[in-house]
Amino acid sequence: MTKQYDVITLFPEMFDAIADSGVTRRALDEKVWALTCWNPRDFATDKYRTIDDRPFGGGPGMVMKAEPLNAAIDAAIQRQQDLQLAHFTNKPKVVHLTPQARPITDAGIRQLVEEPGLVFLCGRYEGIDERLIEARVDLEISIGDYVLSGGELAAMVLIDAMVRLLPGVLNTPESAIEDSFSPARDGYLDHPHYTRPEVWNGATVPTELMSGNHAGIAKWRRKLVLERTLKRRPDLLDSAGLSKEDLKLLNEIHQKQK
Ligand code: 9D3
Repeated sequence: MTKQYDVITLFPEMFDAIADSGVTRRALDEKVWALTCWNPRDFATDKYRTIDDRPFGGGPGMVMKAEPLNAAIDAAIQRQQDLQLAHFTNKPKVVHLTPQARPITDAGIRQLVEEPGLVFLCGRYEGIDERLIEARVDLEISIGDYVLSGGELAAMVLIDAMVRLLPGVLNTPESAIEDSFSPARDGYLDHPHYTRPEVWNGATVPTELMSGNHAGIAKWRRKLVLERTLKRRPDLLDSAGLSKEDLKLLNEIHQKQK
């Protein structure tokens, strides 16, 4: 079934980035997923279509008003339920993108993509009236501990990460299975990749990859997966269950360092 992603945003044009390019665009064309943006400004009822106001208690900046966001969320949920009428009529979860949440992980993306549809709420300015968040938000997600200008890029990051996991989206399904962080690689990093020419800028390709010996190539790659993870992200190695073969390879890596 087509995944339905609705986004509440003051900047719907930003989503052209995932709608108009790359695998996300192709998957949209193939109706693997659908995107609908809702601008809270279109739900503001006053003459000036006001979507923000000054914070109670004073302080810098502006706060997004509850009511236009509330009406936009209602419209998005109503439309998702209309679309799903023939199937099951569960309410989609409302996801608030905020730096004040636990950063999403690969496991989190894989949980999120199981939902038939989601409504993403993107904040701008200082944030959103807390009462709207309490009343309407099911889930809060950050994409990492750094500061963006708004929730839009974060919503696109989540959508991109989810869509590429959907059946038929990637040319080679193996590349999603074997990606860095994927459970199939025990959460390790990927090995390095090489293509033609055989010598570039004076640099050759590791001889193991030119041997045609598939078992040898697999062993070399596994060793580089472990070496890379050990060097770059030792935190990922700790949490993975190491097999006897992996321990042997790690031993070889250890010998080499001396
Ligand atoms: C200037 C307001 N800041 C006071 C500490 C808080 C703040 C609110 C909203 C800072 C940035 C933002 C905009 N960011 C997001 O909406 C956001 C985000 C992020 O900034 N980093 C990582 N993940 C996310 S998800 C949404």
